[in-house]
This record gives sequence, C-alpha cells and structure tokens, in this order.
Amino acid sequence: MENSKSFSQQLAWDISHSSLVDEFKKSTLQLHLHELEDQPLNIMVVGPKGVGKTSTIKAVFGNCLNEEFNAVSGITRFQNGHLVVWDYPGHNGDEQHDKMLDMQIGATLSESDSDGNPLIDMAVVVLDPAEQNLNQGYRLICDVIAPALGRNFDNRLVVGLNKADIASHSYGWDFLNDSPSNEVEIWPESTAALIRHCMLDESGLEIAPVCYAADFERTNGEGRRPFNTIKLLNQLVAKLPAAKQITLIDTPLNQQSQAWFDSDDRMNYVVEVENSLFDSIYQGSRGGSRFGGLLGAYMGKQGREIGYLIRRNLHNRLNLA
Ligand SMILES: Nc1nc2c(ncn2[C@@H]2O[C@H](COP(=O)(O)OP(=O)(O)OP(=O)(O)O)[C@@H](O)[C@H]2O)c(=O)[nH]1
Ligand SMILES: [Mg+2]
Repeated sequence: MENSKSFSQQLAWDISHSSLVDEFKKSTLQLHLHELEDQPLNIMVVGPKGVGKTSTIKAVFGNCLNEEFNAVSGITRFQNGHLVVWDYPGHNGDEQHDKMLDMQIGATLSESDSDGNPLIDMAVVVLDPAEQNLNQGYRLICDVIAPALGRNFDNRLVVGLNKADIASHSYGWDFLNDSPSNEVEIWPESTAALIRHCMLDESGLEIAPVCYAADFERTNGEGRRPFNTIKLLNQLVAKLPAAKQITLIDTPLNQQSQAWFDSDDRMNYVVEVENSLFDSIYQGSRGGSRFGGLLGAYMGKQGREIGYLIRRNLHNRLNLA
C-alpha cells in the first residue's frame, strides 16, 4: 500500500506521523506540499535519429509510463500522472522531413497556455558525440530551439550526450573499476566542452551538456544498465521550478537495480537532488541547509527530521540503499 504512494504523498504521510515535528510545522509543510502537488510537467525529447532519445526516457522512468504512438506526427506520448514526455521522431537527414520537424518543434516550444506559461516546460536534446549527425543536432539547438525558447532559455533546455560508453571507438570501458577509463571519459567530455563553448558563442546559451549512457550492455556479465543518468536527473531537477520538481519526482523512476548508482563522481549528484528538493519543500532553505553534512540540520531539529524523511524517500525512489 505504502509503495503505491507518490513521493509527495509518502512524505506528507511521514511528516504527519513524525513525533519530532510540531503541529504548526506539520500543517505549514502539508499545506506547502499540497500547493506544490498536481502541477503538469511537459518534457520534449528531440535529437537526430538513433541517438537514444527513447532509451533515455526509459533509463529515467523505467517502464512505468503509458505509451501512445501517433502515426501521423510520429511522436510517442509517454505519460504517468501529471507528467507527459513527448518523444519526437529523429532528424534523419531528409531535408523535407527535417524541415517539417523543425517547424513543429519550434511552434510547440513557442506555445503558451492561457496563463502565459509555456506548454513545454523542458526540452531535452539528445546527441550522440560519436555520430556524424552531431552537427545536425547542434544546428537544431541553435537555429530552432534557442530562438523558440525565448526568455529563460537556459532553464528550459538540457543537452545530453548519450552513448558515452562507445563515444571513443578505440578505447574500452574500464570494467575492473566499473567506470569509464580516462580515455573513454575524455572524448565525450571534450565534445561537451566544445558544444558548450559554441552554444555560448553563437546563441548565448549557457548550458553544460551531460555525458551519460542510457543503455549499454556490460560485457562483464552485469547486464544492461545506465551510466551517469543521475547527473541528467540532477540537471533536470535543478532547472525546474519547485512544483515541477515535485511532479518529476512523484513520477515512478527507473527501479532497476543500480540504475542510478554509476556516475562520473565529479559531484555527489544524489546529494544535489536532495538539496534541491529540500529547498523546494522547506521554505527559507538554501543548498539543502546542511550542517555537519546532514540535510536540513541548519534549520534545527525539525529541519533535520524533514531532511531525513526527504532523503529516505528519495533513496527509495531511486532504489538506492
Ligand atoms: N552503446 C549504447 N547504445 C545505446 C545507448 N543508448 C541507446 N543505445 C542504442 O541505440 C539504439 C537507438 O536507440 P533509441 O533509443 O531507439 O534511439 P532514438 O533516438 O529513440 O531513435 P529514433 O526514435 O529512431 O530516432 C538502440 O539500439 C539502443 O539500444 C547507450 O548508452 N550506449
Ligand atoms: Mg525513438
């Protein structure tokens, strides 16, 4: 029964049953959580053909989304609760096809609802750093997406460089340490740095592309599981406003064992996600209000308890110990 609750429902339940949170704080937090709930979140996933757009969606959300394919537009609509992910067909190099697609993407990104809020909260552009269609994806960002995003474009765009495992053809994965060997890491990261520089120079976009691998088979018998998608999730969470963050985390995430475990370790991305969620839920908090490393502890005993509950629920959702 408890497992069927969303992140925010479970958290609200935990808070209401905590002996360390006083009644006033309970009602303030419940009210705030209630305000954050039920916000629609629309994510558009675009990029050249075969780069791993659909694989990226599955790596983040597992198989928990309802899938509906529209044969006319070629778009697959993935949905669960208040989240909708629009999986666009890939650019395939056919001039007419790609032009139509560009127009469709540009028009959809420019649309607003009756309150003036954009219909699409976030565009995720997936690229394959080892493919020749990389430039096609780059032009899509600069010529179509950047002009259509308007103000606050940095907050509505995430660029992912997928297939980090095969980005450098001649070097292999370091299976001994279960991490990319230095050479494997350098290739996609250099491409990410180059794309970042070019986007800033050409379009004024300050975006750091995230290198990850949505789906690859480990030849050491450990099967398929993603690499560094926690970094991608962290960037999505960090860019979204508070209510949309909750919708994202309320959606069932990939529950496959160790799906969120492997990362480039440049930062503790789980900790970063915890901090963002704590700041959104506990008003007045910054940087997770950590004290002695403990989430929320700077806000006192109650903050520490809420930090503990947020952390526990997030770890459950990511299937981390
Ligand atoms: N090695 C490796 N292969 C991957 C990775 N992610 C996806 N693939 C493979 O790339 C191929 C294309 O993946 P899709 O997810 O269908 O790509 P897509 O962008 O949705 O493709 P279209 O919808 O046809 O444009 C599949 O065979 C995937 O298994 C990855 O991280 N590493
Ligand atoms: Mg696809």
